[in-house]
Amino acid sequence: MIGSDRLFAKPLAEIAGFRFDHRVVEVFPDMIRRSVPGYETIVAMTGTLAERYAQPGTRCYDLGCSLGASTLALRQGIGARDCTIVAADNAPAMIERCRAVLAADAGAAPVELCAADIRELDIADASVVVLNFTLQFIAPAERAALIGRIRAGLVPGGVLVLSEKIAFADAALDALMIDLHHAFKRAHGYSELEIAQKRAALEAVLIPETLDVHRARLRDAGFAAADVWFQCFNFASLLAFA
Ligand code: GEK
Repeated sequence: MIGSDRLFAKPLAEIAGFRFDHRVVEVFPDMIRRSVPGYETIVAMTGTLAERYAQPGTRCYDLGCSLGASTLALRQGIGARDCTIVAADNAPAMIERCRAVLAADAGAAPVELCAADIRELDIADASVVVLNFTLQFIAPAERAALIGRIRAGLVPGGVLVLSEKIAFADAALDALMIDLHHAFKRAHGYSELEIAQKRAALEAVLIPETLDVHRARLRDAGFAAADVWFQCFNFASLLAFA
């Protein structure tokens, strides 16, 4: 059963770092839809991108798959092509529920669901790699190594879809975008208390970077071209081409 997100609705004496546990799994689709501007568009377009870039005889990766929303979009985009999807997440509660979600889907492409840390996952023969709101949870010092392994695992013509919460170098613009994001959350029914407590829980866990930092890292990893295809306030998605 999927519920509505009230996890931060009551005052909490102490705010622990955000964890992807069973309580989060119960409300996850509602939480991410009401918290991430553009989430539904980005997931749907992940399918459109897979339709264009998935190559027969290769793999498509969904790294940090949560409950498999992007995995299902990939599956739909791939259609009847001979592609295997590798979906990975290191939260056991997410994997458990994702397994049920995938079992209920009639898509053709086989899905290997991995309870794995994506920093250690083998990435090879990939035509499409999706990082939808996952890199932001990896320690910044470890991000270049992961992006490098993704680049090395992509076949010619392959693509990385990288969606992130972003920061802005200009302090006033950064504050404005955070404020607009909070307005989005208020418009989706979150109270000031919920917004403040969730922000505190994510502070040390989700570390956004500027688009310039992302572009430079992708370039340094050997991607031939990379740029933004979607942005709403401080949430953006980039495409990076092998
Ligand atoms: C979607 N992509 O619905 N290894 C594997 N998984 C990880 C790691 C790691 N090192 N770190 C975090 N995760 C999904 C949404 S949610 C985004 C992705 C959000 C996982 C974590 O367990 C969680 O399931 C996911 O990354 C991030 O399209 O909650 O804002």
